[in-house]
Order: sequence, then C-alpha cells, then structure tokens
Amino acid sequence: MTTEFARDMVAALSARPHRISPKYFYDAEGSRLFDRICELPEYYPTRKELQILERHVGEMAALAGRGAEIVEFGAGSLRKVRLLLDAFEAPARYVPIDISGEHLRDAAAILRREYPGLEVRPVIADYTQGLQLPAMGEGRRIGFFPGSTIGNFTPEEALAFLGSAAELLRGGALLLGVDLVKDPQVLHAAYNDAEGVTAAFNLNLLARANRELGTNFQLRQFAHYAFYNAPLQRIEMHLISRVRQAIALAGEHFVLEEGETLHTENSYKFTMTGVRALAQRAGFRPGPVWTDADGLFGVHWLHAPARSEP
Ligand code: AVI
Repeated sequence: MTTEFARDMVAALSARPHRISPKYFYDAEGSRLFDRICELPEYYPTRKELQILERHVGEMAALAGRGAEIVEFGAGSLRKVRLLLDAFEAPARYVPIDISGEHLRDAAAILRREYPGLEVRPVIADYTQGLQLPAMGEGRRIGFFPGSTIGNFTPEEALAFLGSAAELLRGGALLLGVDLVKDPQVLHAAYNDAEGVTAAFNLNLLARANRELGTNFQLRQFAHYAFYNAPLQRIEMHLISRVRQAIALAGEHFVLEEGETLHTENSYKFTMTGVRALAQRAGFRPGPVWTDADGLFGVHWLHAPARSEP
C-alpha cells in the first residue's frame, strides 16, 4: 500500500528544491520531541502564550459570554484549554478537532473526568479541509487555535483556513495565538537550542521515513539548519545533505548532492497589523489583542460576524 507520506516523500525527493510538509514531524516520537521543545528555555512561544492566557482569560471569558462552545483546532496542550474552561462562565461544550483519533480520545477522557458537567465532543478530522460540526447550542461558538500553528501554513493556506473558520464560527469568535516578528537572534536561538532537541525533532522526519517507508537515510549524513528569512518573515528549517548520497525509495534511487537541502518547515512570524489585515480579508472583525511584556507573542480575539451582521 502506498501511503500519503510515501507519495509526498517521493515528490519531495524528485522535485527541486526538495520540500515536504511539516505535518510529517508528528508521529509519536515527533510529538514527544515537540513537547520537549515547548519546555526549552530558548523556545519562548509556549511560555509566553500561557502567560498571556493566564493574565487575560477573564477578559476573554467576558467576551465569550455564558454557555460558550469551545472548538479547538488540533487537540493541543490541555494546559491551555483548561485555562479557558476554568474561566469561561458555564462552558457548554468542548469540541477538539484532530486528525489523530488516539490523541483525541485520551484528551477527551481526561477532560470528561475533570469537568463532569461539560459535553466533550471530539471530531476526528483534518481541520484544514471542509468541516461539519455538531449543531450549536445557545451560547457562542469560540474557536481556539493557539501555539502559532497558523505560522506553519503557507500564506494561502492561512487565508483559506481563516476563511473557513470565520464561516464555522459565525456569531462567535476565534482566539488565535501568533508568534510575532522580533529580533532575529531570539528567533534563531528558539530554533537552534543548545540541547539539540529541535535538531532531533527535524531529523526525526528522516528516522520516521526509515521506520515507515523503509528508506535508508543515514541521519549522521544530515545537518539540522534553521535560519530566519527576514524578507519572508519566517524561520525556515532544512536538513542539509552533508555528502552526495542516494536514497532508495519505492524501487527508485534519488540523489541528494552535497549541500542540497530538504526543506521541512516554515514558521511564519507576524506583526499585529499583519494578523489583523489577514483576518479581515478572511471575513473576521479583529477585536482585542493581548501580548506579553516583551512583545514576543500575541493572542488575538477575532470576531466572526453572524450572517445578519454587516
Ligand atoms: C507547531 N509549530 C507552531 C512549531 C513552530 O514553532 O513553528 C513547530 C516547531 N518547529 C520547530 N520548533 C517548533
């Protein structure tokens, strides 16, 4: 059976520049490494976003109103959504959407135990594709997309995602966490940590291909390379081939020249006005923005007008 991963890897090795979606980072080992990244001293986004949520969740709760339904795009860190569930007034329902059923089931079981009055309705789906959600109750539908995961989309994907979120959340809002443009040294450190966890996370993509696709990537023959591309306002992560080497996959051989890279991730950084303009183009009416004292990260309240609103 040819998997989507196999097809995308063949396409990545065939085309130049070599490029593959960052979604393939997240097998069990990749998810474990990502959790470690979130704890690193250099990787500020998780800590800063948590600080912002802790400090301002009362204001967010007031905007959401009583009996809101929280729709989380990706079943992420329970720590973040717990802050909302604890502060919102009688939240009616929590709807986490994730492609990984296992991850969703675990998260749902924990939250059902912790919040007996809350209806937890996990949806196994790719939230970047068209979505059907269970019918709404009385309260507002509040989308939650933390962690600056939107930065891993292309600008076109980000606009398309926001457009469909604005539809889905009509009459409610989206709470969107975004990493902000800042001193490139700070960004560089966040993606080149001293312990090498981000390097291991990047290289795990090749280890995963060896495990699942039977490729022969020699991890020592690749170097983690992450840099800030200032004109494009994004961190780029690559794996540099240290030598000329041939990779066997699906009965073919693909040559990587010395110094050629496999581009594994973009992580876009945003300005406040950039996010607001993008959200507006997607059909939202931008509301309050909260940031940390150092201005490293931003959490935006984006109002999704109901059909009857202008
Ligand atoms: C999940 N995503 C928002 C992370 C980011 O910062 O773009 C993934 C990551 N890549 C390297 N470190 C963390």
